[in-house]
Parts: sequence; C-alpha cells; structure tokens
Amino acid sequence: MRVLLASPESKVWSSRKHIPLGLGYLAAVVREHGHEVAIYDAAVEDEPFEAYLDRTRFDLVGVTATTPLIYEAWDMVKAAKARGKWTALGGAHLTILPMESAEQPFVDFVVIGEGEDTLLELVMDLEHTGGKNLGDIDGLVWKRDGQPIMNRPRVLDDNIDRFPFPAHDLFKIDRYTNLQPLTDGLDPHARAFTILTSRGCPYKCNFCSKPVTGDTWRPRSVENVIAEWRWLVKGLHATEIGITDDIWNLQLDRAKEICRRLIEEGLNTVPWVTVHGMKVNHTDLELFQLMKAAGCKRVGFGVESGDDYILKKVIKKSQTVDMVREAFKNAKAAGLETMGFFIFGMPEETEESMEKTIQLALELDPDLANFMIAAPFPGTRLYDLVHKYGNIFSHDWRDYAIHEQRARFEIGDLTAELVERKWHEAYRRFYLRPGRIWKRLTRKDTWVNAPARLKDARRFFLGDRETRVGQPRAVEGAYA
Ligand code: B12
Ligand code: SF4
Repeated sequence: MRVLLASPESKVWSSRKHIPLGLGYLAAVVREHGHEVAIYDAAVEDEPFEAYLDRTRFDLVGVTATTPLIYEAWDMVKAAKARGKWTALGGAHLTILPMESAEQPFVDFVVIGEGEDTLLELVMDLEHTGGKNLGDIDGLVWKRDGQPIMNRPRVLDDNIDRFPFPAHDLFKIDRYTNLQPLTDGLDPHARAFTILTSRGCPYKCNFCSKPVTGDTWRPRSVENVIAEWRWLVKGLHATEIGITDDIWNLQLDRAKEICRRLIEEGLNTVPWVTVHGMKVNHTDLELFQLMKAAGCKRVGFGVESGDDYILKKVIKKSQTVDMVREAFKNAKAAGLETMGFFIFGMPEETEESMEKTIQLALELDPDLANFMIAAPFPGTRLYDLVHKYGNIFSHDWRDYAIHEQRARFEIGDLTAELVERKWHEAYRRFYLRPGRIWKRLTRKDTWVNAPARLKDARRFFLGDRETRVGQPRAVEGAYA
C-alpha cells in the first residue's frame, strides 16, 4: 500500500521549523513492513498539498494534528478525500477528542494514542481484506455506514526499543531550522534532528497535556538511544540534535550514562539541546557537567512560577523555587546556556504572585526567558477547572497557541487585564535592561532575524492591539 503521512504548517511557530518526529516513527514502521511511504510537511514544502496529491498516487493519507492545528489538518484530509483516498488523523488533539474529528464526513479513521501498531494493522487490514477486520484494531475509530465506532484503547507498550528508529532520512532535513531561538536562522544549512529517548512523564502539572505518551515513563535502553544518536551524527551528518522527551532526566543515573556514552563514542562533536524543559528536581552539578562534556549547549527548564504556593497547590509541579535556583546555578556553573519557561495567569494568581515570577526571572537571568499566558488545553486539569469555575473567552482551537498575548480566561478575582499587564511587564523588565539590550544587539541572530524580532518586540513590549486571540504570530522560544 502507498501511504502518505502529512503535517499541517504551524502558523504559531513559523520562525522555526522542527521535524514532525511522530510521523517519522510511523513512516519507519510502515516502511519496515514493505509499504511505500512518504512524508509531506507543509512547513517546508514548496508545492501546495492539493498539487502534491494530484501529482502522486497514495492509497491512504494520514495527517497529524496538535490542538491549534486541527482545522488545517481537516483541510488536508478533506483534500485527500476529494481525491478518493482513505483518510486518517492522529496526534495529540485526536487522542483527546477523537469523535470531534471522526464525525467529519471526510475522515475515515482516527488513531488514538501512539500510532505505530495501530496504523500498521490498519494498513495491513485495508490491503489484505479491504477493511473487514477494522473492529479488531485497538486504538482505532472507524466508520460503519458513516457512523463512527470507537474500538478498545490500545495499551501503551513499555518496550519502546522495539520500534524502529524514526525514518529520519525521509525528512527534507536541510529545510528545517535550528532547534532553538538563540540560533534561529544562523545556519542556513542546519541539519537539525530531534530524538526521543523516553516516552511519558509521571508528573501531573495542571496545564500539561500529554495524552499520547501518558503518565508512565517508558525509557529506551541507553544502547538503543546511542545507536540512533550514532546514525544521526555519523550517518545523517546532523549539525544539531534536540532531545524532545517529556522528561528525559527522570532517572538521573540513566541521563548521566547517556552522556558518558556520547563522550566515550566521540559523538559529542555535534551540539545538542533539550527542546522540552528539563525537570529541575532531577538534576545535579555532575549531570550538567557531563551534559556539557557530551556536547550539550543549552538547557531549558520549566520554572513556571516564582511563587511556591502556585507551584505546589495550583500547578502541582512537585518542585520549589529553591530547587529551581539550584538547577540554574549548577547549569551555569557547568558552562551551559540556560532558558527559562514561565507562566502567567494560573487560577489563584494575584498581582503579587506574578510579581514574584518576574523577580525570579530577573534573579535567575537565563539567556532566554519565555513568558507565556496560561492556555487551558483540553484534557488537562486546568481545562476542567476553568470550565467549571472560570470564564473562557474563546472556543476556537486556533487560540490555543502558547505565546498569544491575550489571556484566554478569567477565574475568581484574576482578571484578563491584570494577567496581560504583568505578562507585558515581564517582557519589558526582563529584556529592556541595559545589559540585556547590549547582549541582544551583539548577538548575530538579532540582526539576521531583525524583521521578525521587531514584530515580536512591538507585541511583547508595547501590546499590539491589532493582534487578537485567534491570530497567533511567529514567536521566539519554545515551551516547557
Ligand atoms: C517537540 C515538540 C514540539 C516541537 C516540534 C513539533 C513538531 N514539529 O512535531 C515544537 C517546539 C515546534 C512544538 C510546538 C508546539 N507544540 Co509541541 N510538543 C513537542 C513534544 C515535546 C514532542 C513531540 C514528539 O515528537 N512526540 C513524540 C511522538 C512519537 O509522538 P506524536 O508526535 O504525538 O506522534 C504519535 C501519535 O500521536 C500518533 N500520531 C501522530 N500523528 C499521527 C498521524 C496519523 C495519521 C496517525 C495514524 C497517528 C499519528 O502516532 C505517533 C507515533 O506514536 C510534545 C510532547 C510529547 N510527548 O509528544 C509536545 C506537544 C505535542 N506539543 C504541544 C503543543 C501544545 C505545542 C504548541 C501548540 C505550543 C503552542 N501553543 O505554541 C506548538 C504547536 C506546533 C505544532 N506544529 O503543532 C502539546 C500538544 C497538546 C495538544 N492538545 O495538542 C504537547 C503534547 C506538549 C504538552 N505536553 O502539552 N512542539
Ligand atoms: S510539564 Fe513536564 S514535568 Fe509537568 S507533567 Fe508535563 S511533561 Fe511532566
């Protein structure tokens, strides 16, 4: 069977383009079983999707989607259906709200959760029986007489070593950008790959939506990780690598072992970063020193708040402000660049708690600080809380883009005006310090990306009143 796996373009992250790794995993599994497979990522393709479909001959078109990209994903499967293809959707948003998409007439299948086995079984059933055993495929939503039927959920597999390495070779890698904002656009020939050393996270931060990878941490063996890393460095000539696990450092010893192996094998020549924020309470000085020696350039941390009450009682982050201080101190002592991710507008926040967050950002002084306004993603405790006790302003999924400058909800005494004011203040007070401005002006990326930076500056510092929720813009930074 000929399978096309596609990703919509994110308008939110247009300043940076990362490989859709989930599609790489799916492509590898399908390819391993002898099927023809290609990846179309709208973020890097020149040819419009419709023209691509007209030029090629695939039997099944599968599209991935996070919450803010679901409408674009629907447009893509609609185009595929109009050309007589089988259509499937999968990804984070589909795992939380599968029926919303399954009810669309142009969707044949929705895959819930990790899709490697489900997609393979689907492809095999379509090929061998024309779809007679669809009811037996765990994790699948399919249709009988146009009515969606949800099968049993698929149990997450602990042995993720058994999945083949993502089909990294199918990505048009030279079209993707560097992995972190501090290097945006600096290397037009960047070959930036991402790697997943584990799946899942046992923590339950109230804002975090991790429907696919789940609450159980499932590590790959160090051997398996190193083998993929070797392929990226030696086989595919990566110029940068990003670890994208939910929490790659849950087991300190394993994280250190990965670093030691990278050093021993001489794989530390290619710089790497942590894309998703590290969890501060699973770090120590030795880990950061080993990371540095293993080629790591930059670490990001989910700081979230400078207020211990908000951290403990609201976010349930299982970390304290002092733990955050310790991690930053150690990372800097090891010579790593740091990034901090901060959230404004959690329930029970006050002017004082948000002020503490700004003060903490100034004190930690990371190379890059990312201030975000809380977004109640479906499937999170924050979502339930806000729907129960708060007032949500928008029900358009496009508005669930983290760097939007508007509060998406009010709850209790917390007003949108206060959250937005403190958020702007955070950007102004952090970035408009003389030392910071000088540092910024002396960085090459500031000048390479001047137009985008000016646009961001207007929005972050002044408050671009034309930007409304629903029109996300390119931003600097990642998220934790
Ligand atoms: C790396 C990453 C990014 C990178 C790169 C994204 C990219 N190009 O893929 C960057 C930093 C750019 C990014 C941006 C954003 N991200 Co992000 N990201 C991640 C992260 C940490 C890892 C993604 C990954 O590689 N996962 C591993 C693979 C194996 O899983 P997967 O992609 O879900 O794919 C599997 C299944 O979902 C399924 N599947 C997926 N697609 C399809 C398609 C078909 C046809 C089928 C059959 C199956 C299937 O099978 C795959 C293999 O098992 C995840 C957290 C996580 N653990 O997933 C968050 C995560 C996906 N991101 C999230 C969010 C919110 C965003 C942003 C919207 C943030 C924002 N508001 O600005 C943007 C949106 C940009 C976008 N393109 O969608 C949320 C999604 C929540 C939601 N409800 O949608 C997550 C879950 C983080 C979190 N815990 O909150 N992200
Ligand atoms: S934010 Fe990070 S630590 Fe918290 S639940 Fe999500 S993945 Fe785990």
